[in-house]
Amino acid sequence: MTTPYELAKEAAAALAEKTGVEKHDVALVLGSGWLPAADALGADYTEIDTTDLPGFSAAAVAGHSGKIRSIRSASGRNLLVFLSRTHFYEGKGVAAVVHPIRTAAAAGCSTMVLTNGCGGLNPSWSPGTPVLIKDHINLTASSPLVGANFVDLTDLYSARLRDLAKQVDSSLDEGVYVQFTGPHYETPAEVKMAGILGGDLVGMSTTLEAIAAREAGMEILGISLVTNLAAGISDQPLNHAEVLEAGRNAATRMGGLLSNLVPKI
Ligand code: 8IG
Repeated sequence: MTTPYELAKEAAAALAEKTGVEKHDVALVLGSGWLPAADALGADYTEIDTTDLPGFSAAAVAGHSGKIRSIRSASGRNLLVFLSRTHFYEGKGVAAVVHPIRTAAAAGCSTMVLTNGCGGLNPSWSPGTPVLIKDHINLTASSPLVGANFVDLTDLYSARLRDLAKQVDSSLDEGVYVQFTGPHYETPAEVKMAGILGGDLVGMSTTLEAIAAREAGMEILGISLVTNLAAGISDQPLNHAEVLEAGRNAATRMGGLLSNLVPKI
């Protein structure tokens, strides 16, 4: 039977063949609201469909493209940019969720930049505010690791990379990201619980990917784009259109943040 690690190796080999790039350096996963920022990373690129590589399935969410972009950055790095992700709530299993991460590791990437759109608990974070993830709480009751594999998650989100991000934008706040399974948004009571547990951000991705990236030995940066105040923090109902709009409105800032950050990594 093919292990997830072998499948990722096969995907990395297919990636190298289809892009003509033997080794990638920095991987980025662009979450909800981040897609409009992709172009700022560089115009010199090859784009492939995720489904061209072994182990990937098609994108399932509006505003998520099922594409992978291999960008030659101005600073001479080979960037591997996932323009969508597989979410836990799709029910394809945790191995499918972290397959891009393992593929990036097998492709040579030593840095993983995980971005997402999320709800914010801090009322001062208006929609469109980026927040650095300093730690997480994984409420999926799941792990990408199977067996007696006791990976240390102390300093999961690199302090060095967070400092670099703050050099680019000194106004960046930090927060603890809480992953719920979704796809429904939280109840106000669940958001309150997340806050009592020490959370600042609520979302449906990232933590399982970060664990897989750490297992693979990558240095990890997590950036959340607060696209909405979490349920009950404001009296407004939540909807996906608002998420996409916040992304469009924040695109220039997010593009600038990522493109100024990459050369420093
Ligand atoms: I964008 O408020 C986005 N994703 N769980 N809660 C959760 N996920 C989200 C939210 C939110 N906003």
